[in-house]
Amino acid sequence: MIPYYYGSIIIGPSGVGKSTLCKGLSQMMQQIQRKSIIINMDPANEDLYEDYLCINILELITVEDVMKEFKLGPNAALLYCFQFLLDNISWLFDKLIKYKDYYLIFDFPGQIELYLANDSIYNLIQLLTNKNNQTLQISLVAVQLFDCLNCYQVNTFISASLVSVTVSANLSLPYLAVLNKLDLIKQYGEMPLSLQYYLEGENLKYMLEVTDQCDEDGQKFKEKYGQLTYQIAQLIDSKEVVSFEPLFVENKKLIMRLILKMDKANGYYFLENLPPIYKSIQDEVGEEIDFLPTELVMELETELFESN
Ligand SMILES: Nc1nc2c(ncn2[C@@H]2O[C@H](COP(=O)(O)OP(=O)(O)O)[C@@H](O)[C@H]2O)c(=O)[nH]1
Ligand SMILES: [Mg+2]
Repeated sequence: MIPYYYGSIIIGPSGVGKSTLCKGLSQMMQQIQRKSIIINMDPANEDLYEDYLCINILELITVEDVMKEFKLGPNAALLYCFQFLLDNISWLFDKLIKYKDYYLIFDFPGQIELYLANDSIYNLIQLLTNKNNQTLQISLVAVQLFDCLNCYQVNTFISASLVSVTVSANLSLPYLAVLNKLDLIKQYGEMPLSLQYYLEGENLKYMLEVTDQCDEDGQKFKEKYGQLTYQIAQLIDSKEVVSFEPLFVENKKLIMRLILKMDKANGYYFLENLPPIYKSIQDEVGEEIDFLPTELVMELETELFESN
């Protein structure tokens, strides 16, 4: 029988916390007696993942070497690396095959162009999830991280929502958007609207209606960019709800919630014969995963705002 794997690809801009989350997921998996392995897919990522089981694309190719050898800039070198990986995908499959029954945590590169203006990542995902692959089969969910700093300005939050809609449409995978580093609210101060509003993302237009955001020159955002932004917000609102999962790496409960959401999205959650520890977590919180419980948001608000 062809071995079947479950996994997540973690995406988002550089510095948003992808590698940290990969490690956090791996630790949590260990706590619930699930085996997992991190696969670094960013040929420019110098993180060593010390103490973590890891397959590293740097063993195959690095952006640095390609830049030197072909005298390319970093972006062109990255594209070269991806094409090389696509041409040599058996390198990755040969490594993965040794980790039967492991959960696969892919740490992906941050450059947004790779997801929007180029088909490298799309092609890679097609190869990874190819149903005709006779070596192994993988069921994936994409998890895109956004910095909670995006919530403080109308334009940045609407951009983040737009990126989320576009990337999710481009990847053709089950998809989750995450608002990460929420612990930083303690430093940034309270957000203009409630945390629940940003997480549920049900009515982007509302944000524009109530904002008093001004430019550096004192001009009101609403007057200067209101029309265009309103149209964009309306378009997103009409498409689908862009909701975000709350997260910060220190909060184990939120990491567990994310794991269950990922499992529901890629199908692991519905397997028979799951380990007893996992079954008991399912019984305890499984139903809450499909929505954002008000108590959870209130608990978070207390934790994040009251220590200000
Ligand atoms: N405050 C805070 N910092 C975080 C969190 N997650 C990651 N970081 C920090 O953000 C920086 C970038 O994280 P990293 O995982 O390397 O980001 P990547 O470039 O997306 O892989 C590091 O200094 C991390 O310690 C978080 O949840 N909260
Ligand atoms: Mg990283």
